[in-house]
Amino acid sequence: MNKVSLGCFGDERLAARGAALLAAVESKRTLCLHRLGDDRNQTLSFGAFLANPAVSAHEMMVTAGQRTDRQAAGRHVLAIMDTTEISFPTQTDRKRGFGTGGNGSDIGLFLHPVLAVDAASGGILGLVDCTAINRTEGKAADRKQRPADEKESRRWLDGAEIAGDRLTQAATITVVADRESDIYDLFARKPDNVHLLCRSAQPRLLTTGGLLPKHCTSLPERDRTRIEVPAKGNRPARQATVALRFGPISLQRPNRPGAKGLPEAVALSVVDVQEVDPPAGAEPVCWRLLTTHPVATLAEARQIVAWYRLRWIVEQVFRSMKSHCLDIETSQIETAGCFIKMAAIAMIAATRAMQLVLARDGTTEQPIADAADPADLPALRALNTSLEGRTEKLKNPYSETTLAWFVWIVARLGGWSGYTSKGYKPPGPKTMHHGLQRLDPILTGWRLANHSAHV
Ligand SMILES: [Mn+2]
Repeated sequence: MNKVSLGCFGDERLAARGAALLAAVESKRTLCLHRLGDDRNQTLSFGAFLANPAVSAHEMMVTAGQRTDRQAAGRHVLAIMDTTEISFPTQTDRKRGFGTGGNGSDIGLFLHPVLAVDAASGGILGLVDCTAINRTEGKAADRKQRPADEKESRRWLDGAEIAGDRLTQAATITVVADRESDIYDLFARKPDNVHLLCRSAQPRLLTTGGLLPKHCTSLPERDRTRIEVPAKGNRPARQATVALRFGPISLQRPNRPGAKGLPEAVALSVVDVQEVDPPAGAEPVCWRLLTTHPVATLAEARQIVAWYRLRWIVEQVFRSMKSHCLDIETSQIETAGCFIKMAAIAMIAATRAMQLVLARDGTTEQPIADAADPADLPALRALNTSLEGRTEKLKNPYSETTLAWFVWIVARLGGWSGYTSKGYKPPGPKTMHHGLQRLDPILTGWRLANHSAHV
């Protein structure tokens, strides 16, 4: 795998230190500085790197966005965005510069990434952006709460704009976001080169009169299917029968002072997924999806639902960044400024690990160049041979042009048994990190050996 750049930061030494820090996070799977450094000197240099004012999370994201843009060339990209909370309930004394989290008392902050996913295959292309929202004025009186909320809702508009700006080579961009993004301003002021696909949260007024939820119930049912509702909390998993309805709608501008300058109406399509006869006591399945894509046929409506379902990938990235893998909430970094930069690095690392996890069974049909350097093919081929077992079952089943072939090698290096039959666990993000940790010195050694052979 290539040493991935975090950014230039106006200085070659800083650029090299950044790449080394990202490689250390990916291979050592921790955000604790003293465990990231090979020795005390390196630990100190990583700390100095994070504290350096020339090093910014913004530049890291511009750099990651440029890399993702190259992968996105010519494709339809889902720019999936979501917000997650990072909180430190037990470390309040030592932290400086942090605001409060969602419960208003524990300290913490919010991360809002934009992730590029290939709409056709469901594979991760890379990170487009990640911003941190640090509510340092969180203790403001109630009357001050509102402008803050409005300011925070800017993150959805900003995310759509950044996706439109950074993904210059994508054929189509569709921003995908959950109920929190149901903001009239977002629909009214979206960039021209960006489509939207958002889950509705508000019973919005339509220009034809009446409210959106009632309008949806009045639409003809066009399809009926059974879906799996996953377990949540103490609610068990169940099967649900859902009805699909869709059609064009026109939202009316909300009647609040801040909305005055916006267009009076926004034309969209709605795709409504509603549970039929939900069991008593169960929360019925209700997905009301608003999109700027035209939806005239059943196939198009199903496509919208399928794209929205890929939103779960961003939740997977959050999971691998938190307890699952990188354990971001136990990071010992004390100042908010340094932590935000480390969180940007963690988001890049978690995205890259999840890219490999999703590609592991070949269903994303991604080329190897999506995550590995084709120049490393000879080394990878040799490595693959040494990792394959004698039986058919332990042969790498994928073509060497695919990302799945590369992932098979990484997972085997990471300690995965290679068995895919029932009862054997498929490789997850931890195994991928471990595999990358072992792969890195192997590739470095191979490059060195080859270089000296040519001298
Ligand atoms: Mn969310």
